[in-house]
Amino acid sequence: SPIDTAKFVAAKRAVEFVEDGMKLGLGTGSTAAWMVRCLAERVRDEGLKIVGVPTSTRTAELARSLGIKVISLDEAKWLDLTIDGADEFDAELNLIKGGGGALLQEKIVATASDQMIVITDAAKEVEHLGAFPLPIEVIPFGWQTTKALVEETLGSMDVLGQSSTLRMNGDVPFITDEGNHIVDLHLQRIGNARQLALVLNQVPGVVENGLFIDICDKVIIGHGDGRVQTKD
Ligand code: DER
Repeated sequence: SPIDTAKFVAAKRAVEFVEDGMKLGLGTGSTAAWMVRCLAERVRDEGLKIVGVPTSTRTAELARSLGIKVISLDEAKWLDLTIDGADEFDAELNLIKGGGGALLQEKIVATASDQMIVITDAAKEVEHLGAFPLPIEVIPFGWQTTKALVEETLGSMDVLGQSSTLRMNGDVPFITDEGNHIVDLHLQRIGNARQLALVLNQVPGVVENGLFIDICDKVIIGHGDGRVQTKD
């Protein structure tokens, strides 16, 4: 399908930036899965020597199944490059991530990298962040109170909407790799993403939010006709 072509060509282009000996952060999501596959092909065909730090158990399993050497972030200590997807990106390359529920490990890994390259299809490019619900990770203890406190805090933020929903996995709450909940914030439009990212993490019980501010260095945009654009 055109959307798969778009994700594939973006992923393939990103993998061209990978050099022998690199320690890589491996993102999560459908676009990142294409990246893992393209990376595994270079390992197999060229003998590329790299190690990968996954941002979710599902990425770890995919990478291992394709012959990529997987290590922990603590073993790697620091990474040369993280390649990951995004749900939205704006002109400043600020992102909303977390559609796949892996935002906590994704943000830790991306921050512990010299460079972050984001791979997307064109639909992710927005003028203002916020149309995509902003995921936050919340510990299970008192999560309903935390959720209510977050909504109250949003009342004084530069956002259009302030409702939130607990992310479900079928008829039970979605549980992250760390055993936490995800609450999605329906903000419609975020006026000041930098300020919102700081304020959200001050609410007791909120572990992390899906706003990636000043973390992404380059966005590679794939198109259904095979074209690839780069923004940095
Ligand atoms: O959960 C995430 O942060 C993913 O990277 C998400 O933002 C992009 O997933 P997709 O490539 O399947 O659209």
